[in-house]
Amino acid sequence: MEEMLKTLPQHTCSWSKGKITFYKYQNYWTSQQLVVGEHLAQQTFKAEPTGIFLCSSPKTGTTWVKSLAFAIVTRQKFDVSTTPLLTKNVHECVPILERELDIIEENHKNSSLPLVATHLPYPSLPESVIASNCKIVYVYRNIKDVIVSHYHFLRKALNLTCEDAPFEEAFEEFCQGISGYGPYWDHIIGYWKASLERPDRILFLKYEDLKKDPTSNAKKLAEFMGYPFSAEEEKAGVIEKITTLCSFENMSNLEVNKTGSIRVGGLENKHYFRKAEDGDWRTYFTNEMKEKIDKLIDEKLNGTGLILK
Ligand code: PAP
Repeated sequence: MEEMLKTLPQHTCSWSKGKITFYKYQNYWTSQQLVVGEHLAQQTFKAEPTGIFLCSSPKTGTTWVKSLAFAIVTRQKFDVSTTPLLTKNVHECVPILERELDIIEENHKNSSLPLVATHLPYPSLPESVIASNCKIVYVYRNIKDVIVSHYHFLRKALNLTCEDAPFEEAFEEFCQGISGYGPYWDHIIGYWKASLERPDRILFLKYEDLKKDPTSNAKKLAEFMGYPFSAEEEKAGVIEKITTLCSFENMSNLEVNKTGSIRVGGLENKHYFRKAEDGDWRTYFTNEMKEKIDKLIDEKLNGTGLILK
């Protein structure tokens, strides 16, 4: 593994004061630790046909979709007053493919939870995920808010102030495709192409749509995963109870998410909750930046019908 790592292209982000080095593995940039986890998953992971994969590029709505999916899938076992989401950060509830193979295998063995989360690009998913015909949920988000969210998440995780870490430099690197599992547009296009071939197996959700209408999107998610809400549940307001439980306002104010930290990776839970605003990019982008990224994304997504602006 060490020999393989040495052969990969590397990039140390100037804006991070040398604290972040990305490795380019199978056309995407990520950390050394995650390359190792990804490689292991590709070599050893055996997907079950009942598995449901929650896939995303970082900072696009992963925490939110994981919370909704977990609350939906486990609602016979827990209600909104007993759910583990109240006492554990959701990243401890839904295991991550490139980090927690042992927990995923245990969950499958006990049939306790079909959910698996991953940031891996579609072409890098273990072959068994595609071969087993698992269901895949893919969430994506307007690129400008992703750039801002990605910058602040890494900056805070590294204890850098905004003065220490120039946003303009982070922006330029993102535009060059250098970001967690970047290029961001290629990540989306990979899943989008796959969804054309397997429309019944891949559900696309957009962060901004979820914000506009959480109820219909939660309903769509539940149906797609094979856990539809019954007419009685709808009448009893179960969908709204779940969307309220998983809302940013509720989740970000839970004690565990204000003070706890994640078992794997040790990151503080509060870093997963920042502003959750649609359009926060306006605070950070100059006109030139806006024009540059809009032009870039128009070129990259031309013909897909996907809107990331
Ligand atoms: P991850 O890929 O590292 O898990 P992810 O959850 O995808 O991160 O993205 C974090 C973003 O989602 C943050 O956005 P912001 O930086 O623009 O504020 C975070 O605030 C937002 N977020 C987290 N939980 C929720 C939620 N329940 N509802 C809406 N947005 C959320």
